Amino acid sequence: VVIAPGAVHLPGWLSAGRQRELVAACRAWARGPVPLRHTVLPGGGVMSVSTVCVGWHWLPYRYSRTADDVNGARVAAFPGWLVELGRTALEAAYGPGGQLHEYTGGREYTPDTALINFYDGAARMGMHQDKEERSGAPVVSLSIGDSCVFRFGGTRTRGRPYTDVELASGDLFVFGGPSRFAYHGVPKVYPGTADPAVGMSGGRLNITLRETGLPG
Ligand code: MD5
Ligand code: FE
Repeated sequence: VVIAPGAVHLPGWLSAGRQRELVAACRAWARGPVPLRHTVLPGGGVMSVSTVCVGWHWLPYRYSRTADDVNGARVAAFPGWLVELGRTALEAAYGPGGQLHEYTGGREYTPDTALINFYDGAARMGMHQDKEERSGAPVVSLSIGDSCVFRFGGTRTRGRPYTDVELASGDLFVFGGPSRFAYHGVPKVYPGTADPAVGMSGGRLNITLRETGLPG
């Protein structure tokens, strides 16, 4: 389903088995080398979402190899199987033809960081743009567990007009081309809506794959 140019939503794209594998991988990353944490923003605010990163660590508002705001450890390496999953996701969203090459600048998509967000029933994500990456390559978003309202806006302002889309467990959303720097947020999670079979004991997991555009 094309939500806007470059913004493609594929409901139920991940099999239940693949979702369970991703939950298990995220559980392991959440234990270390850098633990899951609520990010503290420069103004003192604390994010309601808890996050763990793979490949590069997201600090507000830059990337680092080390978790300078948590325990200083180097973050887990970005695994090859996650690069492959990102490439498969882009092909599914855009097809092997024109758009894929257009949105990746003709290069093979090579995500080098994953931001893993965990939402409990009260967690929210305010409207924002993702601008820390020095790459215009698409962002791949995978949702597992409880459903949520995902709010997708424009590139100019964080307010209206926007489109609300319900994201459920197994959904793929890809943001590329003209949608890459759109404002977006998660205003609501629906507790208890997940299928227990995916192995989440409550809450919503979102995994985003990105190219930072940073060296090595
Ligand atoms: C989430 N995560 O559901 C969302 C999904 C984040 C974040 O927003 O920054 O961790 S990713 C949605 C996204 C990413 C990049 C670009 C756009 C949307 N977009 O242009 O709309 O936890
Ligand atoms: Fe974002």
